Amino acid sequence: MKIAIACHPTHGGSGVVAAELGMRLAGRGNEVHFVSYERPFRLDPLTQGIHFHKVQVSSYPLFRYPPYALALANELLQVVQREGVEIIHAHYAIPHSLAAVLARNMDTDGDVKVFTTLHGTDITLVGSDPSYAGITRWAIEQSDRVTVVSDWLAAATIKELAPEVEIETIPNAIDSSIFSPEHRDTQLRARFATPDELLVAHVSNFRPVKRVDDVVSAFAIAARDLPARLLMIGQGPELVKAQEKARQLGVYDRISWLGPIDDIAALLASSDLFLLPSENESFGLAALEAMSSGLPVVATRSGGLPDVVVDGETGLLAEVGDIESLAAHCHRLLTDAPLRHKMSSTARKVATEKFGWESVLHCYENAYRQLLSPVE
Ligand code: GMT
Repeated sequence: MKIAIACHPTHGGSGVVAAELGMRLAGRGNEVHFVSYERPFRLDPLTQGIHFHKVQVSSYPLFRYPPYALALANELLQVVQREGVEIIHAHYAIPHSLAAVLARNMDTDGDVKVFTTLHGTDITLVGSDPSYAGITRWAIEQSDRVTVVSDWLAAATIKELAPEVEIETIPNAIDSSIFSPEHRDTQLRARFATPDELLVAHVSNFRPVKRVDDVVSAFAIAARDLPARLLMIGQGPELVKAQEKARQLGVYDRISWLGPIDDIAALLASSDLFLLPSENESFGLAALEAMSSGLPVVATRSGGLPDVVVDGETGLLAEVGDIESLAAHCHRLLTDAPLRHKMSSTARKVATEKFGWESVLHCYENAYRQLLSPVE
């Protein structure tokens, strides 16, 4: 099959899933064309069967806001026509599904299909914003096939936008050879913690939905009487506020603020515990990457997270904003080594057995085939 993938190239779960999926599809003999303003950071451009097409967004004095969605639609149309693409797989509704629908509709002589995968904030934040709600709903309804990454997101999409379209869940997956405890690196770990210190990790885009303040607050309470340190990996609008909170709570010097890092596998494997206190997560790919690396996860009972982090088995859950409980869970896992090790191996087992790429790839390929040859 010839597939074009439109996705966000920056750090964030949807771009990661798109890149990982695309490389696997290419590995199975499909031709995959990525279309974005930058190469997605997890995409290896040298993978056989992978092509990257950069969207050029020209500036013009009258354009206060350059119309990226239109430039993307234009590039998608060219790629579809030039390369004979059969399916445009759009990850994230706005602008990708919208641009894909425009490209399909412009391709009047062709028969390209639009496959939309919704990831979370495209519904819960962008799609629920009155400025984008109508067009998000329209782009979803105009898609030829729509999937979401969790049942929770399916319900949220129906609640927010009530699109008149069938929605199917295909969960996210993990490459357990990349995210593996085997990548534990003692020299790397020694840069952040002494041998008697435990290492807590958080990875996100530091948006308000991630509640990074709560990461700092829970760590400050949990680590009050413990030798522990915190890795804050990522960057975003809440960073400065979180740093200020760390200063107020006297833990600033026990935190390494690492900024965005493309390859976090060794850092995760070299840590002891993962903390993700989000307001909501449609899925929580970051938690799954941590679990696959052998880390128990302390997270919130929100969105699709409880389907990934099994409370009491692969981690411990608390209500959103309940900093005391988050801290108590962290403290318990940091002080009870047998429990931590038990959850670490169950986390690894669940990640590899329940969230492997094989079945997910199979689901996507089946869905593509059905789209190209629908049963009468
Ligand atoms: O907010 C983010 O984490 C970024 C966002 C994205 O689109 O990159 O992540 C969403 O998609 C991921 C991949 O499907 C999910 O694992 C995340 O849970 C989801 N984020 C939210 O729902 C907040």
